[in-house]
Amino acid sequence: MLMEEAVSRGIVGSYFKKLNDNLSVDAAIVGGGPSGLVAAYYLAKAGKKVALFERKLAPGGGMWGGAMMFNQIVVQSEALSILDELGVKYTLMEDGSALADSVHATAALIYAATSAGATIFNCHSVEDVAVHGERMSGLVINWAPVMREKMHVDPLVVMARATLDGTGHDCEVARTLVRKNNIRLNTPSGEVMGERSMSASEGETTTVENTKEIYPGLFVSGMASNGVSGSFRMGPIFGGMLMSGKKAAELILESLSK
Ligand code: 48F
Repeated sequence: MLMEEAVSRGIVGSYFKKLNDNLSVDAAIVGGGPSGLVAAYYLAKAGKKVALFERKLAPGGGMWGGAMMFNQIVVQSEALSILDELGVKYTLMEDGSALADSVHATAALIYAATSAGATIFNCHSVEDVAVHGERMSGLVINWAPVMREKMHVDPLVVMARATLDGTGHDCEVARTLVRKNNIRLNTPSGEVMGERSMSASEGETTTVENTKEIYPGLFVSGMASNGVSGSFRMGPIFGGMLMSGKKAAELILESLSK
């Protein structure tokens, strides 16, 4: 067999095995931002089958760019143990917060999640959800370029015992679930309330508090948790995102054990 054919056979065969192995998972994560990646790491570390779907070519969400493309991030002291566990290098500021290179930190999160056993499907967009009875049961996925080009191509479905909406500011999964199914969420208004403006300290606290199961089978993390509950944004501070991802993994593990 010529090299060209062997390469193509290797890629096609192993890719479809990977997809086939992940058509039914313990936990499906939508969005490869910091909270989704941290959740993927802790869930995979606990031995669960985890698939993460990210519409962009590179997972990492809003963490690569630091603040206004100054590629440094700040992580509060409460979240330093997560940085240590995931192998992120940092220096300390006077108040005990960490400063890290955003490219190094984002790459470390991706490496930690995949090394722990999570499978990342990049260039995959989640366009809808599957619902059975009063429970969210899976994700409707399509190629991101198909969605971008608005091509009329039907999707595939991945079944999941638990799903995490880690889609950031847009809270896309929660929005789709509410828009199409006439249901109420476990948020103060029962709906997706939309995030408020910048209030860093409060936003950091509430992003962890708002990390919860908002509908049977659907959890939220990161900015999506503040987005659904009408809380504040916080800018280039990432401790809340990391702690939210860890909390989401713990809640999902508890729910999977029932
Ligand atoms: O926004 P994002 O980084 O998520 P996060 O974990 O972190 C937020 C911070 O980056 C930052 C912040 C920190 O203080 O406020 O914004 O909440 O990443 C969300 C990811 O989800 C992907 C999107 O491309 C991004 O990489 N995403 C969004 N919708 C979909 C999606 C979708 N429908 N299907 C697949 N991926």
